[in-house]
Amino acid sequence: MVKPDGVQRGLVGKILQRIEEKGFKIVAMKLAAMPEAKAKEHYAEHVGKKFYQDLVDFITSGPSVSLVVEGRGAIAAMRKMNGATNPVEAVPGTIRGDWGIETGRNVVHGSDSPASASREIALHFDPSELVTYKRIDEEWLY
Ligand code: RTP
Ligand code: MG
Repeated sequence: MVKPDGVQRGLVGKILQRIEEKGFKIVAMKLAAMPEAKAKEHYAEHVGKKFYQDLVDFITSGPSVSLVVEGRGAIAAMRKMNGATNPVEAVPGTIRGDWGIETGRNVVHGSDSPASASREIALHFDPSELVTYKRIDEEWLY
């Protein structure tokens, strides 16, 4: 997901470019304002933490771009491409390392396991919004 700071700073295209150039396949994509109820469900694992309300307020503060990214090792690789949670610690070359400073404004979100990916995909997309197609370079990538 490209968070509201990424959208408002005009970074969506650059982030999509990294995902596409890596070789991953975007199989669903949505630009939308996240309702508070959905944000609370999205961040349910953080209920009770001191940053929870700030997180919900921020993610609902403007439109975000939700993506479903497909490919071998996509969950772990996307988290590596996103970089460390605190952008000051994120390595240059990662999205947060190149474009962030604040943990609360860290540009992107990435699912952290197959279970959370399934849960988050179901939360943000109807099954009919996920598409199937073949990338022209698939035979070279795999
Ligand atoms: P994300 O969920 O956004 O992909 O990032 P993550 O797994 O690296 O971080 P996570 O622990 O799941 O935290 C979710 C988001 O909450 C904000 N956060 N603030 N102030 C704090 O100590 C703090 N810790 C986390 C960050 O925006 C983080 O991305
Ligand atoms: Mg997380």
